[in-house]
Amino acid sequence: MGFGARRVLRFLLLVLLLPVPGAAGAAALPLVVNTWAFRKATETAWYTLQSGGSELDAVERGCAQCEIDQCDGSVGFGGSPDEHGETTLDAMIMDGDTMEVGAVADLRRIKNAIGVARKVIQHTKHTLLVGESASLFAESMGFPCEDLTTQNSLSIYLKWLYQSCQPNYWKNVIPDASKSCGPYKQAKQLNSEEWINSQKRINIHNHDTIGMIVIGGSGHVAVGTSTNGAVHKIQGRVGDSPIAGAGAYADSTSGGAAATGDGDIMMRFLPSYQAVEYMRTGTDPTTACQKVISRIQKYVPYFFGAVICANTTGSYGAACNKVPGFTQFHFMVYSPLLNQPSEFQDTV
Ligand code: SD4
Repeated sequence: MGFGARRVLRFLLLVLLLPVPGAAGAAALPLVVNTWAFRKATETAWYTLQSGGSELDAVERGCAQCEIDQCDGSVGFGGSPDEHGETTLDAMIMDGDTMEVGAVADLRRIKNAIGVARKVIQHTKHTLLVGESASLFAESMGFPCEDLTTQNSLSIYLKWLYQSCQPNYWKNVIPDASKSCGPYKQAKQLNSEEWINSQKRINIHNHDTIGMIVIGGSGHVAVGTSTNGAVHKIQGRVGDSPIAGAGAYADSTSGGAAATGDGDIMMRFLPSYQAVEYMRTGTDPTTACQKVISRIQKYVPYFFGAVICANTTGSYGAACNKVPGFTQFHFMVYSPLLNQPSEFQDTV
């Protein structure tokens, strides 16, 4: 082959390998896919695999990278203060070979939530530990106990207090939660203005959880999530992220999925489980993601949320509910077909 022909061939190869915005993924293993443009998390997971780590190691380290980086303020310490100003964390990790899950919810004073979730798999016969008891478990496993509050989370909290605790997640209470702070008591009946206000959900874009799918060269699927949940949440609130089938799901006989967005809505539909089941019946990952989003949308037209999906051949895709202010969902991919962590957008 002449030099010119080789150049053309190289150019064609390069074009084929370049990530095309909006394109659903070509198939190759191993594969790392994660929600949002959290590049360092993708890179960490990929290099964990490349250096001989397992799929679960890759998910754990990838998500932990986001906890360290406080990705978008929505993962790790110092974000989403609750109604008392405290940051609490939810995380889970799932092994699609054994179907084991380790999860923590409402975890306090421990930064590495996904690390604690992994310890739940490794050192207990349980699946989900919550609240103060989860923190005690974490300490017994050697995790340092630290204050998760930062200047930033404190100022978000103080600003919210100053705005009469608006917005918040209460409804059907007195005093009227759309105007004042608590403490609240249950109201017997809603007047019409309160009813209208109770229908308005906090729809600000404050959810950017990391959800990650890792599929090894042999098709071993692992998934994980880590988040500090919803800003101004009521104490004790747990979202979708630590719930198997809601925040993420893995099954090495089908694929993996992970969700991001308004967990209070999304967890009612188990979207990650549903997407994996769609893929089991041969639905391609992009369509599987789209189908679960449409299903939620029928009941809650303006919910904020997105799902990533990948099957065991290494195909991947994503979908989001397009609402004003959120019309394109970005996610990261690394596979042998890409020479670096690459950002994609969901296709319509
Ligand atoms: C939750 N789903 O706690 C999580 C938050 C999140 O992107 O962003 N997800 O509701």
